[in-house]
Amino acid sequence: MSERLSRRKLIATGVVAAAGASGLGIAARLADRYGLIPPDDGGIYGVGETMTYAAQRVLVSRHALAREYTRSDISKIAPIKGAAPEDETYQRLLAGGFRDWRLKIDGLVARPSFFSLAELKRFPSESHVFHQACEEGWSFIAEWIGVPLSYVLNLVGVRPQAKYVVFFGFDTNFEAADKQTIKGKWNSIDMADAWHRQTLLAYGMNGQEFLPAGHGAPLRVRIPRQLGGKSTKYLSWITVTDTVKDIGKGFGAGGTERGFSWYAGI
Ligand SMILES: Nc1nc2c(c(=O)[nH]1)N[C@H]1C(S)=C(S)[C@@H](COP(=O)(O)O)O[C@H]1N2
Ligand SMILES: [Mo]
Repeated sequence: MSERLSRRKLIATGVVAAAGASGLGIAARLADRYGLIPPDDGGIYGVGETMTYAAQRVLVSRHALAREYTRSDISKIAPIKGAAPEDETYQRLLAGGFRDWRLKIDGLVARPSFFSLAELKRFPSESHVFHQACEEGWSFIAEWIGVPLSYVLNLVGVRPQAKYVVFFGFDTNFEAADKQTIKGKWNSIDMADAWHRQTLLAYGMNGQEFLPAGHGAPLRVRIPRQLGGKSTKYLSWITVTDTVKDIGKGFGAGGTERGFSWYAGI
């Protein structure tokens, strides 16, 4: 066992023992000390959320891989959750094959950038066959084609203070002048998920080099170690930050404001 791992296990033992022996308050303080408090702590689920997130992050290696399937496992039907945005800008971009679309990446990065779809497709591509489960109880297996998020993060140069990567799609009012009024399906992940080698910016699916609109065209993120809800579709803007407290209600995701858990690890 590496020293790092044994140290992580020790912290975990501390967090879990504190939870059992002396009440959850001490466990939460320990988790806080090691940066293991999720943004929705004290929200609807409170201490329970912190325990789940802290235990996962300490006990499971940040490099642990999600299961990959083969092409013969791909589901005949890939259900679509919701419809593509009716937003006028989105519809115009869709009609134009997303030639005028750009992905904005900013925040705690050395080189804030805009990427076209053609540029993203010139980066090293990968294809992964993953199981995607919605928190509402349905799931499917599909192949996703795209560029690893880590590749793009390296290009823009993530600053060391970064703690979260936040995703905004066209069904978010991402141009809101005041970040606190942002609403919709925005979401965020911590740096362990952001750098994870299976986390993909997907522009294609099931052998096709474009995403069907409803599955998130032109670009969606696929986070295979979290439930489907974290995999934001119709991306427009990605920002790197050290806090999500100033976005929306400050719980790290639009869905979290509606009662879903921020951390949806599987
Ligand atoms: N922008 C955006 N991203 C989204 C959603 C959404 O409504 N809007 N739904 C989420 C949910 S709850 C799930 S389960 C998956 C569904 O992905 P699919 O429609 O490709 O099956 O997308 C997630 N990403
Ligand atoms: Mo979902």
